[in-house]
Amino acid sequence: MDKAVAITVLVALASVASSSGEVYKVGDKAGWTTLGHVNYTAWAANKNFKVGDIIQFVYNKDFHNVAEVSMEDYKSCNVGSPKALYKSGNDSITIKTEGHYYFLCTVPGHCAVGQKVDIRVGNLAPSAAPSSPPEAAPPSTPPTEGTPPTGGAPQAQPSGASATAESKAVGFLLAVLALAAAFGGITMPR
Ligand SMILES: [Cu+2]
Repeated sequence: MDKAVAITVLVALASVASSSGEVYKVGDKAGWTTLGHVNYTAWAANKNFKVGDIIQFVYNKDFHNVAEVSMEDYKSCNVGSPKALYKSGNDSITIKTEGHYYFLCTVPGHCAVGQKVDIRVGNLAPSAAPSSPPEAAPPSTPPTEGTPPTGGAPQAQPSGASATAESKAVGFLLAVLALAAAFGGITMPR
């Protein structure tokens, strides 16, 4: 049951998160280039890519391009059979499904020196959770740890009940005193 609830929460969070896709500019300020030997593997490693996110390649179209390739072509830097080729210099690719998106530059030598990136979408929940969705983590924890707080609640109730009992007792005493005073049982100083 708890797992089912947790999964439902996660799915709900995922759908909410995917509806508001983020834009990731590959290489950040450096963009898509061979200059400075940007480590695109490191760039992608700490990102929590989700369906609906947009992968943006910004580069000088006179020197580079973006090809989506298979895993094999990615690994071997084979530029001969891309699934898709982008060359506008500012290409935004929307992630539609989970899985790997392999991109490289087909200009000779560029992939070999590291102008390639593996966008991993999904299957990253555990490692990605701490970094990207700080707002998503808190909502998921209360349901899971819902039992401990409920166990703690009974402890709070007795103290609240005793406080109510005390105030009732005080009220009762005051009422007795007031009645006693009214009927002259207690001599009031004059
Ligand atoms: Cu290039």
